[in-house]
Amino acid sequence: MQTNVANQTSNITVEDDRTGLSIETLKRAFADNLFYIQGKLAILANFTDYYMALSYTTRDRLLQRWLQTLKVYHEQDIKTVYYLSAEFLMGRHLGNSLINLDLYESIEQAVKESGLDLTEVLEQEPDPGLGNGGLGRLAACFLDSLATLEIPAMGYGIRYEFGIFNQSIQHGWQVEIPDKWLKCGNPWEVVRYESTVQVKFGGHTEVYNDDRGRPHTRWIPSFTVEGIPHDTPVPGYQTNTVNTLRLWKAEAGEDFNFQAFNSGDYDGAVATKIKSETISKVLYPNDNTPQGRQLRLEQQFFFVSCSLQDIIRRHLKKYGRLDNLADHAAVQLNDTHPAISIAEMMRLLVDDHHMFWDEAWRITQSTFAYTNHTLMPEALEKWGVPLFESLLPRHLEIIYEINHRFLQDVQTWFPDDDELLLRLSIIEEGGGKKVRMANLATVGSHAVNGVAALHTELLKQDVLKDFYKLWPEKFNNKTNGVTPRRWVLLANPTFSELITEKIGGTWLKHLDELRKLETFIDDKDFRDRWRQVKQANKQKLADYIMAHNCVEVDVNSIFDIQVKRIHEYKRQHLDLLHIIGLYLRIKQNPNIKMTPRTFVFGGKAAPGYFMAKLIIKAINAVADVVNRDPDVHGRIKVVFLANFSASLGQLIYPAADLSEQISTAGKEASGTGNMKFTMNGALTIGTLDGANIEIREEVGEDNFFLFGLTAAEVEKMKYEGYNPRDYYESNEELRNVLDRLAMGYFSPGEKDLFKPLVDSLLHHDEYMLLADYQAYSDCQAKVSEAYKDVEHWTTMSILNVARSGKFSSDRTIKEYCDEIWKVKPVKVELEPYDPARA
Ligand code: NBX
Repeated sequence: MQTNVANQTSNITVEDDRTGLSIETLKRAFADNLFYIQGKLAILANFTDYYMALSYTTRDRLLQRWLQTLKVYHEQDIKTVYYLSAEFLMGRHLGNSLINLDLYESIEQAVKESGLDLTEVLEQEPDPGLGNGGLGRLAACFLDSLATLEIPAMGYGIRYEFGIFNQSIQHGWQVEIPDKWLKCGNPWEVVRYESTVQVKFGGHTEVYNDDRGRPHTRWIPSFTVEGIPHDTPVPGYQTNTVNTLRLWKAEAGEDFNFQAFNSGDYDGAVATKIKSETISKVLYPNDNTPQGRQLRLEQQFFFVSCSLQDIIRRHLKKYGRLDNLADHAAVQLNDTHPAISIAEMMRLLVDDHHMFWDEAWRITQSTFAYTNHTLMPEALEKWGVPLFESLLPRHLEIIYEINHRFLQDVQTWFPDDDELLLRLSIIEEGGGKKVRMANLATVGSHAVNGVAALHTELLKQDVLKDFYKLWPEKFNNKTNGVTPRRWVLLANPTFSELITEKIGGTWLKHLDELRKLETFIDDKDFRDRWRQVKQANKQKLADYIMAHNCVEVDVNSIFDIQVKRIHEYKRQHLDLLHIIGLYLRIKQNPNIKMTPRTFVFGGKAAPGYFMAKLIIKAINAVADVVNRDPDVHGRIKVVFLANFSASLGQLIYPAADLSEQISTAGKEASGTGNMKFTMNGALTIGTLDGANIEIREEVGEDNFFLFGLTAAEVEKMKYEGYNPRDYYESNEELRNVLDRLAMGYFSPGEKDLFKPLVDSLLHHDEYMLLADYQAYSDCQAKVSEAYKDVEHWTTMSILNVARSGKFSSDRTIKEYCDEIWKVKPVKVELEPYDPARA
């Protein structure tokens, strides 16, 4: 007799307590989880135990929605978005889940009645840092918006055992410490062993004939790795939809273990295990610069192959055919890290599923779309052909075939243009052949987008201009956004309460409604409270600074903040030159009047990026001198906050008066921190770069502090021969600032410490700091002046928030859905849980 487990019924019932929402039930569930799951008596429990018990309590309440979402997606004819990304910077889960489930207040009460403080419990959660910066955080905001908009979607990535390193500052220098985020267990993931997939590497290919004499290619790998899916629920805000983030962990294939073990080769067995597990061991800590290491390519192929096999397996199970794949799947490539997808999809369709090339290519092109996140030429990924050949021999053959067919087409469209062919080719010739991943992604996708209007224009005119000539219709802009749930409601609860009191709570799903705040612009009580909220947030940050940096800061000073990865193009050192300039003015004239300021910096440097690490050291060195100097007292303070992260961001953005967005025009693709500051009532000092341009357009030029060269001016100056020394010679303050730095004024005992920084500015100044110094300094003087007029500053702050609606990631995601993915929302209705029917 055939047994069908799915058709068996059981009389297991789920206790109401497991999902009930009353305070009493929540308290009981919390206590039960502490006892039964965490295995602790309350009197012996520590805060980690409380955090774990509370997370399970919350997860239980997510599960009903999650499983129902999976059921609806399984039963209905839908199109799903798959977001492929090597990085997901999700931020802490517990607070966000409570917000999105509308459980925050009840849990807060239940925890309070249990004798604990919720915020303290929330602080226990390790911040899952599975990303470097903007690109990974954008992926997380997108998942939040997709679930909130009820779009069937899944994130696919890598479950790194070690995320971005923890940064500590020792003697002013960055020191990297491994991030053991999994050491106490991860209550948010469910391991789905049954969906394990095999990933091949190395070896060779061979041609064979099938039963009907048709030739095919097969890939005989030299080793195989298993991908184990670890699923995390992604709840939408005030909806039943809970989507899935599926992260792959690499493990040794069982065959290999056994083969080695059985032959008594224990060292060999262990070596295989280690080699396999190394693939998902650690996140590469480079932002905006690729690292051409074999392991990095292994990581990329590993998660791509796992994800595409998973998509195809599920599609086949549901539809039994693959010709309609593109009708049900839209796959987005988050930069070129997953671009090997194009070749892997072709391999799966042609080799494994015996599809004809042309049909496979049609499906591939209509399934994939590619987002570019950076114009920095050094960030464009290229892999040496020999490495490719040894690791992915079949993919190299497929890429050559794609390239051959593509270049043939180009030749018919533009005959006799060999230079064009060389530029468009997926293979870079000369100086060692390389595979250009951006070219592969562009050729294999039906849509290519930049992440802010200027960035998309520059893509079309510069980095991808030849492709734009071929396929203008492929190119489109999708200006970035951020989720107001994490970045306003969770990060800034008192501010959110004030807004909701005035305009109702629907702004959290329709951020344009913030415009209604403009009707309260003259309401004195509202304005007073607006300032009180900012002041309280500044006090919280001041307390944190005291606790972590032992520096006392004045909450009445301008909180002038730059937090983001440390990179020369982002110009943290321009901010620093200005600070030194102010300091020298005070030293020259100790009675000078100055609007008090607190300069706050935060951000990590890639461990191998010497100049970025030197910038961190320089900020700390200047801080040491300035903060101790009695002449300066009450005027400026400088603080570098160690280990900037999503969770630290939630403390920082709400406390800012001034947001520093001062990249060299044309270099910052979009920026998203700029949006978080704006939504929390900070004003921006910024260049015409990335999304700054659109922020200024929205909030109005009178409410934005603009300075500096435009992207076109930067290009023109470089073209005409830029000489930074001219600025040094002609600007006395700038000269003094650079001289002091170069002379060792801020590095006693190490005279030449900052010489490399100064030399690079005087001799090359790739990012035009000297050209922009005076404009920046003048603009900062305007900021200081403006801050003195409290009422006017308040008006500007309110207008910035009221007009920030465009920068919700909900708006961005709607555009992707309508214009690229062609997907529609799917309603998830909850049914009372009945295990007998499940
Ligand atoms: O992507 C960032 C850009 O720098 C930001 O301007 C933008 O707002 C954000 C989201 O679109 N890029 C980024 O975080 N990383 C990379 O671009 C990157 C490139 C290559 C690499 C690692 C990271 N190997």
